Amino acid sequence: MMKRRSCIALLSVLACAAMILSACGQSSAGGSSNVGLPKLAKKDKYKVGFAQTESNNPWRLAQTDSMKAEAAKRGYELVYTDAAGSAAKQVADVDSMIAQKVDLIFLAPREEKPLAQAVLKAKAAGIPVILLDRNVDQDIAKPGVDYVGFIGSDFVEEGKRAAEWLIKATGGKAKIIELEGTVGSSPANDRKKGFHDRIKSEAGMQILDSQTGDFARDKGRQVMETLLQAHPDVTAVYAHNDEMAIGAISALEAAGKVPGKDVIIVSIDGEKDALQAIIDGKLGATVECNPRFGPTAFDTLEAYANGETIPAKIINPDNFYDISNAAAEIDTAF
Ligand code: GYE
Repeated sequence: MMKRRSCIALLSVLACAAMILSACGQSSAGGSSNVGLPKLAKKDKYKVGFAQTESNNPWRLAQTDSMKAEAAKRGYELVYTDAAGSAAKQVADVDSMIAQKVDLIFLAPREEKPLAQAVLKAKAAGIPVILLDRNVDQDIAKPGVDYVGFIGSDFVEEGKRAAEWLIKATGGKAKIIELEGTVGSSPANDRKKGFHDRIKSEAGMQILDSQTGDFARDKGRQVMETLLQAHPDVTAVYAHNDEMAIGAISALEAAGKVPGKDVIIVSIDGEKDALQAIIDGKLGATVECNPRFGPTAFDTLEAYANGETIPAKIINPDNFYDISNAAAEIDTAF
């Protein structure tokens, strides 16, 4: 009798343990970090949103082409919007995607704070969001909780690589003008950080001035024109993207300086015009920022629908271009 009772007790302990274990198993299969995220049902075809930030440069056009091509390849419907450089419009674009009941939103957030709110709205409406290329404020919205994850480059690393090259190219002695990207955007914040962290220990690397050129060619040219008047002793430019570097090259030439000789320039993106500028001896180097998101973006969507745990960050591999490889790579650049 005693024996049977202890046997029953043991069995119920085991049953309890099995229940606990299977509960643990379920949550990890669904992704322990995916708790609270809107689910994505498995379907053959999806209707997905892609909220682009602007279309004023080759990088953006290459990203949009890659997303559209991949959606077409998989037979998905793509609801595409272009915020034309306005964070407020991009927030409204996300609202309209929510109203159209898309299955998932790919968002390239123009600025970290305003678009973090758009992520929360999509979550509240039960629509999962995958961030592309720029991040949102992590104090407001978190990966695995408010959005599925981020796909893009390591911008701090890009800034660091640009600094490494410039230190070598100038023998560790430069008076630098920094042209920053869009204020409040994650690539501008992080590319600044990576560059500054790396030059900190180099006594000869001096920043004369830093100002935003909003990631745009003409703005870069205008800002460089003004900064040149204040700092005619400049010997180097660090631009957060190629478009601003190309604008700076025009400003330098207009002021009678020889880019590549009087002033050494380094930037980020790896667009075709930048590789041509390297071949022409005007731009020193550019750290690639890969804009071809389509395949990874849609693979991530499908992995999420399959219940896989998506990493907080999926980092795109980036190339590097200088005079040693620009001519060989220009045909495949965007
Ligand atoms: O470098 C720039 C674009 O967010 C990584 O935005 C992207 C940046 C890219 O406008 O050219």
